[in-house]
Amino acid sequence: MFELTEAAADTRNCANAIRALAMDAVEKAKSGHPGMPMGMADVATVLFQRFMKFDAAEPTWPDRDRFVLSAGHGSMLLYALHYLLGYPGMSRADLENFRQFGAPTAGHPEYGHAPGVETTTGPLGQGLATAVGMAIAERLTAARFGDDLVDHNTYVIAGDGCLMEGLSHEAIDLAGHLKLSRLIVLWDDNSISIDGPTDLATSMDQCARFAAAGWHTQRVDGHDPEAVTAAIAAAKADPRPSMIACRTVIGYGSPGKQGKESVHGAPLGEAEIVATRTALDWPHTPFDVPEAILATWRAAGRRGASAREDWEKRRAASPKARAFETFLKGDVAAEVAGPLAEFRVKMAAEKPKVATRKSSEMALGVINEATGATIGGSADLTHSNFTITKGMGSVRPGDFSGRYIHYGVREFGMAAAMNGIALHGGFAPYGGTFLVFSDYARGAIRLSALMGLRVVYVLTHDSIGLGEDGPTHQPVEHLASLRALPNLLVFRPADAIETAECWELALAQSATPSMLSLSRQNLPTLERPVTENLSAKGAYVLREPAGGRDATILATGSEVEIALAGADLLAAKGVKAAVVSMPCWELFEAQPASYRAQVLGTAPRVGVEAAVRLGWDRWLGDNSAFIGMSGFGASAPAATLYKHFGITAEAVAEAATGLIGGR
Ligand SMILES: Cc1ncc(C[n+]2csc(CCOP(=O)(O)OP(=O)(O)O)c2C)c(N)n1
Ligand SMILES: [Mg+2]
Repeated sequence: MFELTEAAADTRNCANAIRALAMDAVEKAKSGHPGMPMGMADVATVLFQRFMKFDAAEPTWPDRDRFVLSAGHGSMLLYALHYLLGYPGMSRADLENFRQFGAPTAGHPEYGHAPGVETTTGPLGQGLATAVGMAIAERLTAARFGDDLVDHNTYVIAGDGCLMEGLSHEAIDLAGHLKLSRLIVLWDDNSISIDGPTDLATSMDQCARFAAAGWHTQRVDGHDPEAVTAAIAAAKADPRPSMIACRTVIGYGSPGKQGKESVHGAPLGEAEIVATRTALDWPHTPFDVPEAILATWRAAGRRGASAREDWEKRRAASPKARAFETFLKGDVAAEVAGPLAEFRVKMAAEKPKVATRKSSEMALGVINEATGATIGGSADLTHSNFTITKGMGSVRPGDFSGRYIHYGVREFGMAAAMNGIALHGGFAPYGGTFLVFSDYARGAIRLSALMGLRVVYVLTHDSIGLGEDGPTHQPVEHLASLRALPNLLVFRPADAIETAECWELALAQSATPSMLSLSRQNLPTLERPVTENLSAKGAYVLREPAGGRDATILATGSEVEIALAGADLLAAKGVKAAVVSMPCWELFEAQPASYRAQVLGTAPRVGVEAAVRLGWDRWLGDNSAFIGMSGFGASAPAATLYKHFGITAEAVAEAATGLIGGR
C-alpha cells in the first residue's frame, strides 16, 4: 500500500476497524454482507469523524444530523459505527450477536431496535426516499421554529441497487425540485451488485441523472479521505441537494475477493479473513479494536456534545421552547378530539349526503384548524382526494411555511417521504391517492407498518363506485391485501360521522399507520348516536330488530347503505335483520370476544362489500353469504355497475332469505 500521512493513516486505521468488525461479525453469524461496509468504510469514517453533527450519548437530540443507510444490507457498517462511536445500546457483544434473535444487530437496520437507527432500511431505494421526507421535515420544522433550533443535514449512503430502483427517480426528482440543500447522498459507486458488474443491467450516467433533477453532483475516489472531505464540504456549501459518486471497491482490503460480487453477501471465509488482516495490517483478534483507535472513535462520538449543549441553552432561552416541546410530543389526538366531537354532532343534525372523500375533507377542515401538526399532500390528485383545506399553503422550493405537499405523480415517493416526515418527529403526515394505486406505494406502506409510524393514507375512489374510469381504476383486491398487512388500520367509513371518527382514531395512534378507504359516490348520513366514537370498536350494531335476529348483515363503507336497504326489504317480508357497520376490522378483532359475539350474533350472516371475498369468512361463519366482487370491474356509471355485479339491496335480501330457508 502507498505511504500515508499520519492523519490519513489514522483515518485509514479507523476505517479498518469498521472493515474488521464487519468481516468478523458476518463470519461469526455465517451470514450477512461484508462487501459494502468494507467498501464504504473510508467514506463513513470521514462523514462521522469530520461532518456529522451528533452526540452519541444523546441519539435523539432533535437537531442532530440524520444518517440513513439506504443500502441496508450493509447494516454492519451502521452497527460498527455505533459501537465505535459509543452509542448506547450497541456493545461489542451485540456485534458478536449480529443477526441473532433478540439482538439489536438485526440482519438489516430496524428502526427502534437500537438508538441511532433512524429508519428501517433493506428494501432498496426506500432509505433514500425516506431521507427525502426527513429533509423536507427538517425544513418544515425550521420554518416554524427557526434556524437556531432546527438546522441540520440529512446524509444518505445509497448503493447501485438504491439508484436502480424506480423509487429513486421519484425521490431525487422531488428533492431536486424542492431544493433540499441539506440532503447529501453518498453513492457507493462500486459497479457491483449481486448478479455481478452493474453493466449487466445498467449504463445510466447517474451524475447526469441527478443533475437533470436539479442536484449538485461530484465524483470522488471513495478511498481518499481528503477527497471525500473536500467533496462533502462542497456539497454542504451548495444550495442544491448533493450527490457524491464515491468510487469504491466492494470488499476493499480482501485480496482475493475485493471488487467481486462474491463479497457482496457472504462471509469471506477463514482463509480470506487471515489474508485480509494481513493486507490491512490489522493483526488483531476478531472484534478487538486497539485502544488508541477506539479512543479516536469515542472522541468522535463526543465531538458534538458541546454543540448539543449550546443548542440546549438556545432552546431553553427560546420564546418557542414550550411550543417546540409540545410539537415534538405530537399529541394531535388531544388537539382534535373536542372539535371532531362537535363536528359529529353537527353532521348528525345536518345529515349531509356526500361522498366519504368529501366527508374526509370536511373532517380535515376541522382537524387542520385544531392542530398545526398535520402535513397534507397528494400524489397529484388533490382535487379528487380532497386532501387540501383552507389556508394550508403549498410547500414550495424555498418556502416551507405551508402545510401541503404536492408530491407529484409519485405514490411510492410520497409514502416513503411521509415515513421520513413521521420519523423526523412531531408532524402527522397524511397523503392521498386512489385506493387502486396504493399498490404503487405498498413497499412504503409496509415500512410504515413495520416501523409503527403514524402516517395516514387517504385512499379515495375505493370501489366500482367510482364508475366510468373502469377496471384499471377500480380496486377489488386492495382492501383484502391491505388488511393482510400487520399493524395497519384499514378504515372504511360509511358516512360523514364515521369518517370523522376514523380520522380521530387514525391520528390517535402512536405506533400504527392507518388508511382511509373513501368513496367517490355520495352516501347518506346514518341514523345513530354520536355521543361516543362508535368506530373505535371497529364494528357496531347499526340496526337491531326488535324481537331477535333472523339474519345479520355486515357491511363496510358505501355498502352499509345497501345493507340497510336490504334489511328494509327483508323487514317488509317479516324477516328481522340486524345491520352491522364494520369501519375497521383490525379494531374489531381487538375487542373482547364477548363484544364481538354480541355484534355478530348467532343468526346467519350476509357480508356486503364491493370488493373480493378474501378475509370475509373470518366474520361470516358457515351459514353465510357474501355479496361483492369476484373479478375486475368495468367502465360504466356506478349505478349500472352495482346492478351488473349484483351488489344490491335485492341481492342482500335474497341471500339472507336463502340462508334462513326462504319466506
Ligand atoms: C427492493 C429490493 N430488491 C432486491 C433486494 C435484494 N438485494 C439486496 S442487495 C442487492 C444488490 C444491491 O446492489 P448494490 O446496491 O450495488 O450493493 P453492493 O453489492 O454494492 O453492496 C439486492 C438485489 C433488496 N434488498 N431490495
Ligand atoms: Mg454496488
